[in-house]
Amino acid sequence: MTTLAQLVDATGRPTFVEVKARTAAEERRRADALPGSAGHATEARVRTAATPDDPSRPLQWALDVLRSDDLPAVDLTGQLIAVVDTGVYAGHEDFAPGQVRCDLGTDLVGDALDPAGDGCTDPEGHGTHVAGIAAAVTNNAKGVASLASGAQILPVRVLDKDGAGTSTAIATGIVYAVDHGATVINISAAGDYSEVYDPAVAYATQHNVPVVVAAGNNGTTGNQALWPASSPGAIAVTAIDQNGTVAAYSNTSGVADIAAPGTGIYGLDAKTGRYIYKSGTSMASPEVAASVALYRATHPASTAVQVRQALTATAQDAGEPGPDAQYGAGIVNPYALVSNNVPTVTISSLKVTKRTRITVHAAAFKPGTNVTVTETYRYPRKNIFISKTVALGTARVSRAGTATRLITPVQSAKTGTLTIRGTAADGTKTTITNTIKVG
Ligand SMILES: [Ca+2]
Ligand SMILES: [Ca+2]
Repeated sequence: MTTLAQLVDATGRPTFVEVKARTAAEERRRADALPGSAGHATEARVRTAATPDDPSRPLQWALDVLRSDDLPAVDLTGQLIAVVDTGVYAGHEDFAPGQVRCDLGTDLVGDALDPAGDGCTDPEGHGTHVAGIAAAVTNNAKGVASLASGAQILPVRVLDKDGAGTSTAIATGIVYAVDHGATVINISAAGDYSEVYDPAVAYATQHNVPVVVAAGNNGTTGNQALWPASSPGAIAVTAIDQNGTVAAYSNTSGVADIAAPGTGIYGLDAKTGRYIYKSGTSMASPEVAASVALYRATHPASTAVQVRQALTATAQDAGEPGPDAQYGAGIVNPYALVSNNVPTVTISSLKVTKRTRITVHAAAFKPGTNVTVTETYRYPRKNIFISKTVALGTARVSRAGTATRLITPVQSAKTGTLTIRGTAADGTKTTITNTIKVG
């Protein structure tokens, strides 16, 4: 908080001078005591009051939830969002010329509907809608606004004119996107398990390219875990509706990492060149991919693990307290991702054996308080997911903000999530999760 003295000269002309002291009260006293002082003032933040001029912005309830109009200007020119989908119609009026990188894109369907083979045709329309949700041009007096306007799109066509495709095309598409410079990958598709997904997602994660995946729309039809959302390392996204409730269609099998708006999303229509409403976890996923692009643009050195941590640490908790199967960590919060100092935690070892002492370096937690440590294991077994949460006790946060705890992980699982909950330095409840491997 900056204190100002308001000084008025003999002609009545006001000037404002910053006053610094050890306390705010002392600053105010000094400001009042300066010669010519008409009193003190406290500085307030201000920003342009313009809302974007995109005519359909009022229809985009999702952007209200995500506070897109409040986001600071972020330079997204270095961000390349891979849309592994039905292709992207690059000629839509709400993409900037060259924004959809047809020069880098590809077609992995091979059905002769993309003769140029560059992914820049979209007979189904799904991929164009998804790409527009992430990065349609904001403030161009056309159509809609988006979270990551200014980011580039890498079109990777893996699904045909009916929106159908194979696990092999998707896995190959993930690898292609990594090899062609994607900074984040969005996959708004879901299906049964295949062995091809895990190595492809692992390849992306190792190259620090987060893979954001729709959790799937089978919430009312079996609700079994779907892939690639269930692959370790994938960021699985469930969908909420305008009431902030997880949609009935949204998969809630326990794979969810985070939630985002997905019902009644107004966006680009490849078939007419105009605009259309669509619903699904497909529409929620690109909101998270766009949030990742914003985070990566403002935190260029961040690793894929840190991106996941930042997403879950800033998510707005919803539903039952703490992480849950409906919302994962909560509703994605791009505003907090780019405007707050995201709490981070590093754990001494992410690969733990039978009995391991972990050290939690959590500057975000308040010294002297206790943090609780729990461990959640999900094990994928074909289409069944087994999830188990174990309390591992508490640890006291030292003056340096470090907590140490001996943990005994569940031996039957290969991967899990370690969750640390505590009170942040500013008094708010903070939850940080980290993926661990047992071996
Ligand atoms: Ca627009
Ligand atoms: Ca919750």
